[in-house]
Amino acid sequence: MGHVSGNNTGFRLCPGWFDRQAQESLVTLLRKSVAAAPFYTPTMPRTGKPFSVQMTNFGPLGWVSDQRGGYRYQATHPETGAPWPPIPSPVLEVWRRLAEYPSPPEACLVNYYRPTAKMGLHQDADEEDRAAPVVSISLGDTALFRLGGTERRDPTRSFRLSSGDVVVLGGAARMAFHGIDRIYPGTSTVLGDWFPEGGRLNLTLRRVTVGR
Ligand code: MD3
Ligand code: FE
Repeated sequence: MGHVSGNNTGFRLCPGWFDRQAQESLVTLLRKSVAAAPFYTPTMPRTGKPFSVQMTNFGPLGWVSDQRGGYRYQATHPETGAPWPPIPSPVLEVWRRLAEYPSPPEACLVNYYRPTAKMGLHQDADEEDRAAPVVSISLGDTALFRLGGTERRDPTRSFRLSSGDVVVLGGAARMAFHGIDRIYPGTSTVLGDWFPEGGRLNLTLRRVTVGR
């Protein structure tokens, strides 16, 4: 478990948090939950340009984006209208062990990256509770992750995130710019039964409202 100080205070990478067997059982569990809340393609506020990443959520609140409503959290799936499924227990367990935060997460955003997908440099600023960390779980193909500072112009560092890795973003890193520059195709087989083309799943656990 590495710690990066200075510009990236509060960034903690836990490589191999889930071993292969734990990754496989987690993928099986996620596949069942995603059957109840299918992946959809969000669109950008105003322009309506589709994201290259597909998304769904678990938990009482989910992060969504579309042309008319912009970025927001809501309790229901934008296409099915159903409440999001619960956050799976092994995922909540990661929060309990690593978040060092008393309230449970309210949102688990699930991102699926096809091998050509990426996510531009951005801040996660739609949560009211900025004291809570964001906890991220990576499954499937390795990704090149970029982490900057709290200003867009700040210098950035790049890290590879591999299947089974967990990242905790707290403190100053909570409001750092970050993104996914690329996926390395064919670097994991763990999603193979679900996604024949491979790709990557990322789960981010977030506290949205200030806790009660
Ligand atoms: C740094 N997801 O969903 S996870 C996102 O791999 C998002 O899918 C990326 O950025 C992914 O918003 C990166 C690691 C991560 C998550 C949240 C952060 C890094 C972060 C919040 C603040 C700073
Ligand atoms: Fe983000």
